[in-house]
Amino acid sequence: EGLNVAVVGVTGAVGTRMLEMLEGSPLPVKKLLPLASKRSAGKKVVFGGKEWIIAEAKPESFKNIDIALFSAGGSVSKELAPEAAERGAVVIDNTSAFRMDKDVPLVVPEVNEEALHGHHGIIANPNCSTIQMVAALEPIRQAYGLNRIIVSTYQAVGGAGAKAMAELERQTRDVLEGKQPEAAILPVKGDKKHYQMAFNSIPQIDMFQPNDYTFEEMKMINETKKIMDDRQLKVSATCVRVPVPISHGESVYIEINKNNVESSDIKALLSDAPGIVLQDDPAHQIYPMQMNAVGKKEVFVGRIRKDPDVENGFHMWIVSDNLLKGAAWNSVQIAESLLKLGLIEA
Ligand code: 11C
Repeated sequence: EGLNVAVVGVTGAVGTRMLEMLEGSPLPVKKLLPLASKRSAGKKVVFGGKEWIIAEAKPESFKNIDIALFSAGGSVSKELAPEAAERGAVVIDNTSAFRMDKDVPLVVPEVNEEALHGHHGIIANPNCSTIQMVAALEPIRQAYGLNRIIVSTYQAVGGAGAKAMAELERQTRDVLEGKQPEAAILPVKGDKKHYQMAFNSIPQIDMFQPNDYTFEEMKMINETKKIMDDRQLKVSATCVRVPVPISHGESVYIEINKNNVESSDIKALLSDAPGIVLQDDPAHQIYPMQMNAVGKKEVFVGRIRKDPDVENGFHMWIVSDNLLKGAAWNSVQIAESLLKLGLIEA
């Protein structure tokens, strides 16, 4: 009785939140296997009122594991996720390693839970900025059809990892103290140039692609089409990093397939939608803000209004905690869906 659950990358920003989300979930976790790199092996985590010792993640770690949640970077997933699946674990992978593979479902439960039926041992958790957008747009797509999405993001530094968050903090302090801030990580650790993030916005998230979009922008474009299962859907994205520690904001413009729809209709739909909180009352200055979403599992939507010149065009502002719905919570939610659909047995 119960599930044996491995968490790979358990010491990271997402890994620690995976434990929190698992703890709050009705999933019957019998045994936790916290896994990380050699450096963290031997340290302990507390889960379910007990201490569990972190082990180094290796192929043999996954014997007798029912669910393996991965969030230790793409190269670890590429190496170990197939090993885990081969040993009978169902992998829920939070990296971009397998997202676009044909045999790997890319799942946001509010949108395409049924895609889980097609899994072959590995399920991919989408990119954080994609998840919150599709979760908010799905009820609109179901009601009216969706023809086009143009999104501009205001993404938290936390998406680039804990070291990037520390860099933002350091730079902010240095600027306030009149010192020259140093930039060594942002916008992208692996790229040639680094720029000051404090008191600035940077229109580059991840590496540039041959078409002059960044990889983050291409993820939003390609993942949205896959999750919504619509290759004809027009999607374009501009991804911008802002000096906010946690929670992504997104200005989203959509064109629906129906005329004579009012913003009040869209608000009514979203006020009833699963996982969505409508915060939209301009008269009282109510709208989602990034700092208020931190630590919350929901996706917050506001500023919904009709385009003044386009009959089927609407604008909105979508905010969510990138480490929860954007990562740890969506992964645990996928595990809950697997159990609900009978795709794993407890
Ligand atoms: C960021 N969205 O904000 C990225 C982080 O593909 O899971 C998540 C990367 C991913 O930098």
